[in-house]
Amino acid sequence: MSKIVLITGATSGFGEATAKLFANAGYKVIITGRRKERLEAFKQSLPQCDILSLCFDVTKKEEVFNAINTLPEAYKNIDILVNNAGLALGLGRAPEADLDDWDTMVDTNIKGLLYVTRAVLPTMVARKSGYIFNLGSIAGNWPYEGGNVYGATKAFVKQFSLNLRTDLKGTNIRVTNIEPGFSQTEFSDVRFKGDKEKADQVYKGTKALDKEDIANTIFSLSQLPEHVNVNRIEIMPTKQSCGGLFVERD
Ligand code: NDP
Ligand code: 8X3
Repeated sequence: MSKIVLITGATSGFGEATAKLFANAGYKVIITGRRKERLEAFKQSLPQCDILSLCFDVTKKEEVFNAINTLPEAYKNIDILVNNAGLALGLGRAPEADLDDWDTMVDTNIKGLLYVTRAVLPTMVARKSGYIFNLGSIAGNWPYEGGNVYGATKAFVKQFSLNLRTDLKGTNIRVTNIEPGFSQTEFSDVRFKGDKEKADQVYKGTKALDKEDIANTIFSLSQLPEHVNVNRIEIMPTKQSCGGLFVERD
């Protein structure tokens, strides 16, 4: 029987590439996101694959639970959950940053991920089987200017992933926190609110990760034997590294 994968934020970037990879490998894939037309276009682009689209906003608790609790019988027993939906908004320093942006990042990256996880867990626990991938970020490990709340939401995701491992002992459920460095997706378009010029600057003159690099990582990890759990994996482009500590001088 084909395994079932649910991927949040499959309308673009990592989520879309991961959905494509699993679908082409014969998995039953549940794709989710807010942009219904993108979900439908994705489904139509792979007519030979078994794909179910679910349109919901991860920040809306009722929408999340309603969508997952009313899944058709054939898709109920989710084997792999990829908690990918997320975003950064703005790159302003904390004193000037927009509070609404902070709210949206917390609501999406933290609360949305919690709602989806909590909605999916009961069937995994009942079957004593499952694999949860959470999309963290290097921003949850390393500070950078303007990364204030975005990085903090990803640090939350990292710790929640590790804590889940502890709470899920005895269930055989695996949890991996995926921690990518900068990658060329729609991430910067969203962060800079459609300012294409600013978004393009992020990737200019260098080589970022491709969305397929992360999809391949998730897929490869999912193929490891069931007794193996990779807790965290940090992946950077070769052309990105850490800047070291900064000392302010007079
Ligand atoms: P994209 O902007 O390309 O994709 C983000 C996805 O999240 C979209 O499918 C979007 O779907 C979905 N999403 C956003 N908000 C919501 C919401 N409220 N409800 C449901 N879905 C939502 O970005 P990436 O692919 O780059 O990002 C995917 C994940 O990877 C994020 O968690 C991001 O923080 C993380 N990440 C990204 C890195 C990068 O450099 N690109 C590096 C490290 C981590 P829709 O708009 O249709 O709802
Ligand atoms: C996205 C990676 O470095 O742009 O999570 O914050 S970074």
